Amino acid sequence: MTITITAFAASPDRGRGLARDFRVRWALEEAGLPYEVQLLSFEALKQPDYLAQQPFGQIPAYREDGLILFESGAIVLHIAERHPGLLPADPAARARAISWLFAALNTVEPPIVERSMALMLEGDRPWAAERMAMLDANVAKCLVQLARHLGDAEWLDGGFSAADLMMVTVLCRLGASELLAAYPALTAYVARGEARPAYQRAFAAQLAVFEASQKAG
Ligand code: GTB
Repeated sequence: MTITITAFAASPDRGRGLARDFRVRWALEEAGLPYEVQLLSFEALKQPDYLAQQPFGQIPAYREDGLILFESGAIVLHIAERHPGLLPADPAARARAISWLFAALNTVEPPIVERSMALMLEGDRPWAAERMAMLDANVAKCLVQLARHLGDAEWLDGGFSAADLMMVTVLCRLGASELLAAYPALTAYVARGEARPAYQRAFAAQLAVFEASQKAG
């Protein structure tokens, strides 16, 4: 089986592992699957041959022999369903882990992304402070419940799963913000995810791509 994923040739996250190829790289590393990476420019993402693989012209896309997939959540779930280590075998526990995977993508990620976009693009607007307060509150609403659910547990529901992988990548987007620091249980949860050898390998691989792009100019 040959797996190829797509990623930015020069990621705007400057090698911080925040682009959405990272979660797929991490899942592949957890599953012990070798993979190749096709590096693409922003321009290449919008070409018809790539739009045939990823209809929105974004990274990541995933190719596995004849199968082409897009959407990082669907790709991670595809990997997790077929390889041990990313989903529990017990059907009920598996279904709960998938609920948490969707919660990471559909409940926690949207307010975090909206806040990052506002920080990046709207900081100079006259209404920025008022809007940021609202966006911070939306993120905090999720974090407080997530921290409550996690309590003293290591992972969201039993052992480490694709749900934790996804949730950690989503929380990483908050960086060292005060919002995350207000919840020591979540900071420790993210650190546990980042300490996993598979995370480290995935992080090093994407960073190497970014560093090479800088050297190439
Ligand atoms: N729902 C899709 C998925 O999960 O696969 C979303 C994919 C997506 O947003 N891809 C982005 C992309 O290809 C890159 S990850 N954008 C190019 C385009 O739309 O033309 C989003 C991202 C970008 C930059 C940072 N950053 O600089 O920190 C973080 C995350």
